[in-house]
Amino acid sequence: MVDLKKITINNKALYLAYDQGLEHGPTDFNDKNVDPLYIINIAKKSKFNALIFQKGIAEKYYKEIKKSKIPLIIKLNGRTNLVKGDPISNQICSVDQAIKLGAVAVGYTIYIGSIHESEMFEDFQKIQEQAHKKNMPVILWIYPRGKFIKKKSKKQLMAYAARTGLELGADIIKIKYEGNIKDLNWAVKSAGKTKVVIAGGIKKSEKHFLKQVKEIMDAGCIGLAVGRNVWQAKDPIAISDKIKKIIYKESLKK
Ligand code: FBP
Repeated sequence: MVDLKKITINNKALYLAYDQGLEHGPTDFNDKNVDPLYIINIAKKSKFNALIFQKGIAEKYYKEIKKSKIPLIIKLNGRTNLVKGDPISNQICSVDQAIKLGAVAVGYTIYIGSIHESEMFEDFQKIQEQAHKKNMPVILWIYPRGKFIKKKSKKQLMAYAARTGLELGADIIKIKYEGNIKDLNWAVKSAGKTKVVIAGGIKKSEKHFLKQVKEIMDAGCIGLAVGRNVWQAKDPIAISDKIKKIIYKESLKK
């Protein structure tokens, strides 16, 4: 088993995700959060368990990331949202390059249900083996997408995504929470020994988001990999503190 210590505390995790510039374009940003330094500073002040960047930001802001002492997770694939139809996300950074850039773990996205899923499986299999040879954890963003998933229930899809993560050898999977705690608990069970973190999604009210964080933890997840709900907040440090209280308090109970 790969050691998750560098990116967890008491088996719990809070990651700051900032790959949206590629996935969605700068449309998610304002004058402050368009600057990667703003994000590094939030992670540093709020002591996130890791920062998630693509290769380009990891390279250009290498010094600042290193100085922050926040562990780095590099996403190894990515896509823009300009191409329509069944999605594919190809590899754009190697495991070796991620290591050179200081990453302690790597991330990869697979869209299960897409007509291109087998190509992403193939890439993932290689990076999973390369990373594990170096004792590096692999985090799999696993999102059901494409025309074939339409008739399946949210419960089925969330659990299928989770189980696929276990079957493919991910150490942690990142899935989306569809709002039903029992369904999420079934997905966590389906993931077996693979740990589960949840994506933040579009910006919600603080009250709504924190309620979700509580449900996520009650369902058995180890935490969140959140972006917009933190760095789009008026006070990112204050919301991060509130999220951390829920995540780590739960960890003291178990
Ligand atoms: P957010 O917390 O901002 O939703 O970020 C989570 C994340 O998984 C990012 O890492 C990624 O860029 C984005 O969501 C992808 O979202 P989608 O595929 O739904 O557009």
